[in-house]
Parts: sequence; C-alpha cells; structure tokens
Amino acid sequence: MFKKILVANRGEIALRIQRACRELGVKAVMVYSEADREAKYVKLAEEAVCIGPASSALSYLNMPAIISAAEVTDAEAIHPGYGFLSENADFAERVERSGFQFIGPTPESIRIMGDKVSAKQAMIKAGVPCVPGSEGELPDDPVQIKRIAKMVGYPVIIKAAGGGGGRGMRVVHTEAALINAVAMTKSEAGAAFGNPAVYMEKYLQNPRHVEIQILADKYKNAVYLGERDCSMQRRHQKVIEEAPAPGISRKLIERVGERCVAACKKIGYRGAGTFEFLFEDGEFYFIEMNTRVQVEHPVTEMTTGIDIVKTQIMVAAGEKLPFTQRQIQIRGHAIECRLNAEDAYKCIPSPGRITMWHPPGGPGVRVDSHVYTNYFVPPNYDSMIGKIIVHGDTREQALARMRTALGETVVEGINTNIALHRELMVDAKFMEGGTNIHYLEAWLANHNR
Ligand code: MV4
Repeated sequence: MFKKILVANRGEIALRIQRACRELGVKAVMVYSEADREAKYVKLAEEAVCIGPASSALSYLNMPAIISAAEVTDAEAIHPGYGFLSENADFAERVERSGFQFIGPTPESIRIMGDKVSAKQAMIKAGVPCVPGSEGELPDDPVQIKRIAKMVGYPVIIKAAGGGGGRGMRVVHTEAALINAVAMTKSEAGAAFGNPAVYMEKYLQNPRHVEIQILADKYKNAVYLGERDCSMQRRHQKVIEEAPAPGISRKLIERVGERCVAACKKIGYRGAGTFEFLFEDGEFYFIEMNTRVQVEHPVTEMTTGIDIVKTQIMVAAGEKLPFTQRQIQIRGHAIECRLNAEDAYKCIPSPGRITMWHPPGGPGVRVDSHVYTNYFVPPNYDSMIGKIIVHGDTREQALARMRTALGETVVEGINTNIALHRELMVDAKFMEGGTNIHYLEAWLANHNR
C-alpha cells in the first residue's frame, strides 16, 4: 500500500478521499487554492499545499503545480477525484511519467473513453448494447449523411466525438434540417474540443438515465456493483440519484452488468468506472463511459457495503479486488440528494457565508460534506455543498428516511435547494418511481410558471 497520496481535488470529494486514506492508514496530502484555505479537509490535514489562486485554471487544473506538490511532499500517488483533471489522459500520463501512480485507469483507457466514437466502437466490439446510429464518425458527403439518417430513422441526434456530459449535441427532426445541423455541430465541436468529428444516433425521446458501476484491478478481475438511476437532472446536472433503479428487473441488470464486466476485461480497464446507459422501453443503450469516481458513488456504497474510494486506492496500489461477483449482494434501497448553494427553483448560484449548518442524522443517514457553520462558500466553483444519502430496506423506507433527514437539515446564510428536495420527496410521480430525464425540468418549468 502507498504511504502517502496527494488529493488533487476540493470540496466534499477531497474530504471523502481523505477519509478513505485515514481508514487505509495512508497519509493524505491535500492541495487547495487560495479560495479554499478554510476548507474542513485542509484544517483536518496533516499536510496541505497551496497550489494557486482561486481560478481553477491556475490551481485545480494546473498540472505542473499539482505534480510539484506531489514531489515536494514525497507522495507516491495522486487521486484526481471527479471533474477537474480526473478524465484528462494527458494529466494521467504526466503523473505517471513523473513517477507517481495515477489513481484511475491507464491514460490509454481514458483516451479511448474520452473520444465518444472510439468508446462506442470499443463497446460494440465487446458486446455492450449501444444506441443505433452511424458506424463511427460521420463522413463529409451530404448524400451519405442523409442516407445514414434515413436508415437510423428520424429524429436523430448529432453528437461531438470530443463532447460528453451533454456538451456538443443537436437533435434533428427532419432531413431538411440535417446538413446544416451537422455543419453547426462540427464547427462548434472543433472550437470547443479541438476535434470536429461528429457521429449520429437515433434520438431516444423519453429515456431514463441508468448507469452501471464497475470496479477492476490490474489483473483483469472486474465486477459490477449494480446500477444507479440518475434521471432526476436539470441541464445535465444530476439532482437526485438512487439505487437500485425502480422497476428494472435484476435479470436485465445482471445481463447488462456482465457485458460491462466483459468489456472491462477486454480493454484491460482498471479502477472505478461507470457505464452510462439510456433506458427506454425495457432496453439498455450505452452512451458514454466515465473513467472516474462519481458524485453519486455513495448510493452504490450503501446498497453493496463496498467502499468504492478505498477500493480505487487498493487496486491502484496493485492489490487484487478483494471480492468476487458472487460476494456482491444488493441490499435495500439508497437515495442521494445533492445539496447546492443555489436558489431552490431558479437554480441561481448563492455563494457566501453559511451562518448555520445543522446536518441530519439517525439510522441509515449519511452526509458527505466539507462545509460547517461559518464556512464561506466560494463563488469560483461548482455550487454543490454536500450530499445527503439515506439507505433503507425498501424504497419506501429510504424515502421516509430522506424526508426526515431533509426535515432536520438547517442551512442558513445562503440559499439552498433543500426546499426543492423536500417537495420532490412527496411528489406522487417521483414516489411511484421511474421518472425520465425530462421530468425534473418539466416540473420546474411548471413550478416557475
Ligand atoms: C442522448 C439522448 C437521447 N438519445 N442520446 C445527454 C448527456 C450525454 N451523456 C448524452 N445525452 C443524451 N444522449 C440519444 N441517442 C438524450 C440525452 C440527454 C440526457 C441523457 C442523460 C441524462 C440527461 C439528459 C438530458 C438531455 C439529453
């Protein structure tokens, strides 16, 4: 095992990784920007290094500053968390070239999954079900583009190979709009991602977003930890996640999960990873793979009892996965509510000083947050201030526990989305389960009307 790890992130995930290190008996070096000097994990740290000013570009995205911090503190490995440099293949490469272990997959795996065309081709080859569409990148010839769209069937969606997470895509309903839409998406993609390549898929109109968590070691052992339903989202920002996904049969999850595991083995994937699927009319369609730990990993930790962050570190250190697929059981139901420093319904960011922080507690309640009373939420970063996660024997019990937990939660001094969560936990359609990716945006539009 490593003696010392550098945590190259901020916020709740920095604290989460620090906690995993403590449990493993590994020292954690925290890095922070000038805006994060007062963060809880910095105060709790035995070692912390300031890597630059508030601006992310000059601190959490500053590769030389982060690698230098690892050098001066004698860390052996770097955990990138999520966001920032976590899915940057060049960073992973520079970390390894500098003699550190990157806690994540190989730069090659990150690169393949970062290019959505090569990711999809790898998945098709490995037998993972994908959305029907163009075989790889779209050609330049308008006649051929029209022919492909006709075969796929309208509506289609044009996606940038360099995009992902909702960036660089366009829905096309008619042949008349097709060629212009492809040209626009290509030119935007070239400017935004430095890669104008685009591909085409059948546009699924009312899917759910269901993803499968996997863990793999360096010896081609891989397991899946079940699925998460992340359909409750607004503008590609997830708001509520849960596991398991309501109403989807275990048999179907098993079949898809086994495909994901086979794909991991085939490409020599290691570390934690997430296969994102759209789920519509009883079928799974792969869209993207995330090569990092995700915000919503706790719901899977609660239903499997597996510590995903600790396992990430163990496999990066060269240990074998400490469990087999047979030993993994899904128990009960978990729900996560993301707490954001923002107006509850208009979602306008609300940074500032938290004058009162009273987190909930009780059986089956977990709070992952780096904030505290008198903490100043900086305006420079994502507005998430923490997550409330509950676990129960059934979805109904988890919902009841979340209602109680949200009822206990007090945050004063800034606006938060707690009121939104309280309403959603008693919303008839959400309580029924299985709402699609458009539900929350429609709900908010109706509320703000
Ligand atoms: C789609 C889709 C419908 N059909 N692909 C958005 C984020 C990116 N990961 C993929 N996205 C979508 N791809 C096809 N073929 C609809 C979306 C989509 C979406 C997906 C997941 C969660 C929220 C979403 C919100 C809008 C659109």
